[in-house]
Amino acid sequence: MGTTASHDPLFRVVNTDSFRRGDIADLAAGRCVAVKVPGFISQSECDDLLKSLTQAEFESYGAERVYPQVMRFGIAVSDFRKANRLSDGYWDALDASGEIWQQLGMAYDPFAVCRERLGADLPAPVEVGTAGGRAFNPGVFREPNGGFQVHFDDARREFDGDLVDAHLVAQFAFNLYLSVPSLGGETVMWRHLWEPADEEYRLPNSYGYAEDVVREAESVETKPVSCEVLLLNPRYFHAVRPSRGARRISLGFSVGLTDTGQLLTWG
Ligand SMILES: O=C(O)CCC(=O)C(=O)O
Ligand SMILES: [Fe+2]
Repeated sequence: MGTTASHDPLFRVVNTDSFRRGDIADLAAGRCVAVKVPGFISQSECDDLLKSLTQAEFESYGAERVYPQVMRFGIAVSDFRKANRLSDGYWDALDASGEIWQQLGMAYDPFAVCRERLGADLPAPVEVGTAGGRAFNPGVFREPNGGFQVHFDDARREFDGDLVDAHLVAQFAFNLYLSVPSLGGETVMWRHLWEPADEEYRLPNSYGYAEDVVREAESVETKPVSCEVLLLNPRYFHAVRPSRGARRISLGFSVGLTDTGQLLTWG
């Protein structure tokens, strides 16, 4: 008896030259696990962004919760979660910081450009989400040169009630790669959704899980390319492999699909 090849044809990364309404629907409906758009921004737009960023001082995420260390510029909800609620510290930090792109001396708002291109074929514009009427941070820049542990992102489980002022029916993670390493840095996604027994694999005081958590699940792997966007379903376990050779810098934000078909973002 031979082994049966087990491959789920719907567990795949779709390549497209721009985000179409159907791509977003397919991602939400589970007809793919990620949508990849090469050349989402031009090389000169990418160079401009990187030029501003090289003058920026990246901060580190909480060193215990996020290990290996990930450098980050900008405020993210994951750092302000207390007992499954978003702490006031998030809003205080946001008020104190101002617009991230202005802090970096950028001539334009790259998050606004990303929202506009992401939503170009959608019936409603992509907007920054709000909580109690206050707008979230539009996104962050991240540099996980040492990788991200196996983890998932799911506001339904990380926060009680609705994080944003809307009913979300799906969640995506938007990643625009700006600088990519020559070695490693792959994003890996496993066809495994969190289940209660997975908590046995959680690394102490960490956002991450031991890799055995994904057991025999099939996986897809994609290597980041600069100027490219990877929009993925972060409810599947995923990881970023450590990299070498150059900095792995991306612009990122979370995206929620509402019950009215609109996309809302938060950082
Ligand atoms: O940098 C990446 O490729 C993925 C990062 C990640 O964990 C996410 O977008 O949720
Ligand atoms: Fe993630």
